Amino acid sequence: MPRFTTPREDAIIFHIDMDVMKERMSMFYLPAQVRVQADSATVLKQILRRIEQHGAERFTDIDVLQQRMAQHRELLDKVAQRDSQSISRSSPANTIDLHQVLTALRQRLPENNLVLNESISNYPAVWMNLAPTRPGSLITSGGSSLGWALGAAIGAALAGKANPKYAKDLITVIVGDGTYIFGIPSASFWMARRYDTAAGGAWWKQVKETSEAVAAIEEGIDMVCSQRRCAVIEVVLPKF
Ligand SMILES: Cc1ncc(C[n+]2csc(CCOP(=O)(O)OP(=O)(O)O)c2C)c(N)n1
Repeated sequence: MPRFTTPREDAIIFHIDMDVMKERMSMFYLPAQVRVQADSATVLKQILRRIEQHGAERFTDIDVLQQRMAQHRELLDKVAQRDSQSISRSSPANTIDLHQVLTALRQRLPENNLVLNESISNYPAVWMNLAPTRPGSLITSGGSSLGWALGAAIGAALAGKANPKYAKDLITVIVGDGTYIFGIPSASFWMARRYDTAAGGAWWKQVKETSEAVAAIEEGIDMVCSQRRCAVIEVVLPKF
């Protein structure tokens, strides 16, 4: 994603992808010198084989490696430091910090929970701050067509009803405003009630400050866990 990772000016870009042209998606473009439509796993194995055949030298620039490791350690320390703070209802006023909001959510999730992540530009922030340790506890659609998460949450709840092995104490969806709309909220909340995965109308709150978001997360979790209602928290982030 160019917003997060900008290649070097002199980089030569090979774009290898199952669906390289994204024919059904408008406005998709990755600048590249070579575009190859292929199975990525197969191509990676082929590239590796070729590198080995050519006896390419190992990457030995220790300074660069150490610099990367230090940057990575710094990032992990930042996340750990945030996680060690108790992010509460009295957290900083007048501002909203997405990292703090996600950390507050992580600190309040019940043990047996599932997170469906369709947050697009904020994928890295969600992965970094929720830092799941249980396999299968944070999933994405893996596909390019948006609008998956709301319906997927109902499917996950139905799976839990059909088989207690899959039952969760809380299912959380994290979406952008675009992916929320693509999920057709009115139809999704109707479906949730129709198939008895939720009761009553959906509860909603808009928040613009970290402290408000923390209070809303606590209220929303209670709304879902004790009243079985769907709860929507609209977190208004600064424009990016
Ligand atoms: C069904 C579908 N339509 C259009 C797109 C193209 N698309 C990719 S990201 C995106 C915007 C998503 O918006 P939002 O969920 O608010 O994420 P953010 O802008 O925060 O990255 C769109 C329209 C798509 N992937 N799938």
